[in-house]
Amino acid sequence: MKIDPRFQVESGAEIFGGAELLLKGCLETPGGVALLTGYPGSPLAGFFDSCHDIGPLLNEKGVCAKMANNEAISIAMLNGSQMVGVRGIAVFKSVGLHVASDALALGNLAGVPHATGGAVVVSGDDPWSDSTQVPADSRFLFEHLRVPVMEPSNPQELKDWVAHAFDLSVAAKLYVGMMVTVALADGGGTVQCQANHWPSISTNDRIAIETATIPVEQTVLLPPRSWRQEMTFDDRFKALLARCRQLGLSKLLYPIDRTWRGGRSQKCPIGFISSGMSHTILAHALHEMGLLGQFPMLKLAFSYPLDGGLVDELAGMCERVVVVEERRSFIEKQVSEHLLRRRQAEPENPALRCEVWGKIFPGGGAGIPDTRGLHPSILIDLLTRFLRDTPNIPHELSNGKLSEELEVIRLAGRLQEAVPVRTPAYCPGCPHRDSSSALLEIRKRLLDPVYMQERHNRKAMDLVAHGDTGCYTMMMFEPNKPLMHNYSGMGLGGATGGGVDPFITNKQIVFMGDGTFFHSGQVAIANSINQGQDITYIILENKTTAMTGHQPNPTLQEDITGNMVLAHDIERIVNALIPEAAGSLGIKRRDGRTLPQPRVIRMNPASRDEYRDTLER
Ligand SMILES: Cc1ncc(C[n+]2csc(CCOP(=O)(O)OP(=O)(O)O)c2C)c(N)n1
Ligand code: SF4
Repeated sequence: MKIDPRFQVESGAEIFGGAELLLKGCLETPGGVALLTGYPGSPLAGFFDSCHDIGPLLNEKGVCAKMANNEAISIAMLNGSQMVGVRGIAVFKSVGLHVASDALALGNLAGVPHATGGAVVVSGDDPWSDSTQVPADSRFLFEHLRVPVMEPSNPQELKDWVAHAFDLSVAAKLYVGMMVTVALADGGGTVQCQANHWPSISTNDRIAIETATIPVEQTVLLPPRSWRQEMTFDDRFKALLARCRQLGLSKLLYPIDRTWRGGRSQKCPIGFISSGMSHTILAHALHEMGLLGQFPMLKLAFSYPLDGGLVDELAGMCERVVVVEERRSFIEKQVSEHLLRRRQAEPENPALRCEVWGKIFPGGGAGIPDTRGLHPSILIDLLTRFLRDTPNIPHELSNGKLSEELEVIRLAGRLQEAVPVRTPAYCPGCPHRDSSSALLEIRKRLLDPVYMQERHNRKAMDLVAHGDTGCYTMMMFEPNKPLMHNYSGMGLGGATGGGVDPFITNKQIVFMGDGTFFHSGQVAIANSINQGQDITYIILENKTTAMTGHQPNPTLQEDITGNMVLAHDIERIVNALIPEAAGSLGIKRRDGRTLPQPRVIRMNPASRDEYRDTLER
């Protein structure tokens, strides 16, 4: 197989997509990254496609690239990798971080014991909630787990900060979280490349663990060890910020020396704090407004923990600070709390007298939006208002160009080009089409009292359908809308059915893709069987993780880098979940019916009549 040559470029400029940059960043990390894992999801699913594109190279160099069955497993793998002091990275989408949280809390609490190790966790965030089931802001969950959050703001940083993240992980003995938002992940760009490095402990060169050397007080965390270990966080966070300073990752841009604009005032009327893509969007907006370089800007590499020293420096330069961040107040809260404490400690210090604005503007007006995302036009509009309400802004900075920009935004907003609405739909020939249309027909029949009386000798029945995660989630759109009545997240459609089953007389169905089955869905099936729920699971085995770009799944004999693996057989797994002769036990449900014997049937939806009639029975 041909290896994508861009990943072997070791100097000069090359173009990469966002997820590709993460992989190139891993390759360029000094000492090499030995474990690449995670689970696909937008906007970073391409990470695994790139692993596939350079599979033979990774295999040759002994890099273990494994798509885990789910995100929690990928983090547990990361925890395992720290036993031998190799660098490991896990990549997934924001909701994957929810799934991964338990293992991550413990791994991070235990920390990074080896100087040759390091653990980096990358969450792909969709602040606009355009392609993710819940609007994302991974910063809050990372903070809850005490995982520092690094936010690259451009393609070069996205690549280069992978190596820094590993460096910081070792320096602070913490797992380092990296949040990459859609604009950067789906974008990418031209970057300067560096040499690739390969791990010395690898799948080619394994080592033997001496179990007597394992620091179990630190790796087996249960009380009282857990709270003792928690007490190390303060020092670890200090070490992180100190190393971040050494590396110069956070930057105070356009600082004022002694006075602003050649003695116009002691302090600058406004300064800005931001991180990640919010910084890039802010810089873009200020550039359009002709103001870039006029006001100090603190660009934070970490949105958590806050580098209070840098905030003090900025506060000493400015009358007002505006925190620009997508979604809810996160940095702003930390900045406000930090300055409040500093002012309490030094009430007379004029350098700490600085207003903090962000989600609310002076006079109580709405500030930077806390739902959906940002783009430069939103900021230009808001900042123009803010500038005009700020004392001491010279006329030449608050007028002219700003009015022009506002006019452009106003005119652009008036454009009313009718774009035809296109409903997402299955590809032509998709097997999910057959399943959907057969189930629509069954549903119609079950609702027909005459048909039901004649055919099944019972009353009409409304079919309840629980949704799950994959291409078949497109059942939420016409004409398949009646086949999806709720959605609880990946692998959880069946359990949702389990929650309503004890209270209803309806029949229930759950659509579940094979990827979702292996992610977590099979647990719900086991639960349903155990509890005697009246649910028909329709497992859509298309032998791929289609929705995220056709990554392999455990039904295949090849993994992401082309290694042979033991393929699973879903039919055998589900059969094994069914206790022998369960139905003959005569266990009665509350409605008086006897538990039926669960059955597993393999069918091809293309044999439409047989498929429909069997399901209907
Ligand atoms: C917790 C979580 N992890 C990952 C995803 C991303 N995701 C969306 S659809 C999908 C593919 C599911 O594959 P499968 O169940 O086989 O369905 P197919 O798309 O092949 O029909 C994935 C991984 C998600 N939405 N939620
Ligand atoms: S990519 Fe999705 S919609 Fe297209 S054929 Fe595959 S499963 Fe169906």
